[in-house]
Amino acid sequence: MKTSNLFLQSKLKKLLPLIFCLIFVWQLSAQESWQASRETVEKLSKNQTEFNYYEEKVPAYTLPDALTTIKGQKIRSKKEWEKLRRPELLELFTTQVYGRVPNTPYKTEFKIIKEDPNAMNGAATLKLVDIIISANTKSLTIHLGLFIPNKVSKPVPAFLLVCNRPPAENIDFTREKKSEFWPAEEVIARGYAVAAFYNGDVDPDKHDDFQNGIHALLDTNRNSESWGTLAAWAWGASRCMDYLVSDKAIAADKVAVIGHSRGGKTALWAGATDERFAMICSNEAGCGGTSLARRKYGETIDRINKAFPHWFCANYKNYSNRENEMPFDMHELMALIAPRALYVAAASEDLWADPKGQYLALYHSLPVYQLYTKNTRLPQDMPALNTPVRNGQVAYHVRDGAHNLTLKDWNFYMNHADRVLKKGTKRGIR
Ligand code: GTR
Repeated sequence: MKTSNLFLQSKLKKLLPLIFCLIFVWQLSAQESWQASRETVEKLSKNQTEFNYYEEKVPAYTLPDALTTIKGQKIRSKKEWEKLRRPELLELFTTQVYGRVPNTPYKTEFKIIKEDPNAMNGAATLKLVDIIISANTKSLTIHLGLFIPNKVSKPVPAFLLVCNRPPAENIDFTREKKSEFWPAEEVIARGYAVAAFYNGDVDPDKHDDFQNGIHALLDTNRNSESWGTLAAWAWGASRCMDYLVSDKAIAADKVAVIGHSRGGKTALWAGATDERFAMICSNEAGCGGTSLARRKYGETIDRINKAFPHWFCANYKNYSNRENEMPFDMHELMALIAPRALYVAAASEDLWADPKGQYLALYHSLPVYQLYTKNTRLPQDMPALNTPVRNGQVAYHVRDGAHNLTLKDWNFYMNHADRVLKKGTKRGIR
C-alpha cells in the first residue's frame, strides 16, 4: 500500500509542471481575442456559397467619418454634434434606411385590463395594458405586459423587450410557459421591471404592401422614404414607452429597450429616434442593424432587401451591392445613441450577423461617445468568448453558441445595466 502511494506521489510530482503548463495555456486561450472557428466558416460557406464568411475575403473599405458633416465640416464638440451632425445622420438613416413615420394625427389610450399584485408568487405586480391607437376611424391595440418588482421603495429601472417570436411561447404573461428569450422572473429578481410587446401587434412581419397593421391607420401617399416594418415596430416600442413613462412605479429615465435579431435592429432604431430610452441592447442584429455593411460578411444588403422587402424604406434598395456608395455605415447609427448606454452582442456561431462587423461598428462609434466622456475606449481587438468588454456607457460580448437571445445574454445585459441604469444617468455614469 505504502509503496504504491509513494509511487503515485512521485509520478504526480513529475506531472505537476505539465499540469500547471496546461492550466496556463487553457487560461491564455480563454482570454484570447475571439475569432470565428474555421469549422463554422467552412460549414456555412459550403451551405451558402454566395455569401462570404472568410475574414481574409473582406474587402478593403473606408468608413465615413462620424465626425465630419456631408459638407466636410469637422465636428469638435458635443454641441456641434447635436446641432449639425446628429440631425444630418438621423435624416440619412430615416430617408435611406428605415423610412419616415407619416405625420397623420392619431390618438393613444391606455387601458389597464388586469392588475395582479401577487404575480410570480408575490414577487411582482403584473399589469396588462392595452395601448389603443386610433386614427381615421380605425384602431389597433398593442398588448403590453409589465411586471414590476414588489417591496421596492422607489421607481425602478425597466427592460422593454421587442418580441419578434411567437408571443404565447416567449412572452407568456400568465407565466405558465417560460422562455429564456424573456426571463421575466430572473429580471424581477435583479430589481428591474420587465415589459414586453409582440411586434406583430404593430405590423405583421410579411410583405403585404403595407395594407395592414399601423400602416393601414397612418399611411397616406407612400413614397421611397416611407417607413417600413422595422420603423413601425420601433414606433410601437415608443408607444409602449409612452405608457412606461406615465407609470409612477417605473423610473422613466432608466428604461432599456432590448431586441433580438430583427428585434435588435428595431431596438437600435427605437433608441436612435426616441431619446427617452436610456439604454439600448441590440442582440445579434447583424445586417441593417449592428454590422458594418462595407465588410460584406455574412448577410448583405442585397440579400436582406430581397428576403425582407418590407423591413426598410424603398430607398434602401439603392444600396444593394453598392455598400461603398452609402454616405453612412452602421457605426453612425450607433453614434446616434450616444451618450446613452449601448450594448451590442453577438454569438460565436452566428456568422450570418458578423460578430466582428458588429464589434467594429461599436468601436467606430466611440469618437462620438468621447465627445461626452473623453476616456470611453474599447480595445481594438475583439474580446474573448463569453467575456464582455465594457467602458462607460458601451459594452459588447460574443456568447458561445447559436443565434438566440438567452439567459446568459440577459445576465450580461443586466450586469451592464446595474452600472449604467441603476448607478448612472442618461448622460453617463456619475
Ligand atoms: C434572418 C435575417 C436576419 C435576422 C434574422 C432574425 O433571416 O436574415 O437579418 O433579422 O432573420 O430576425 O431572426
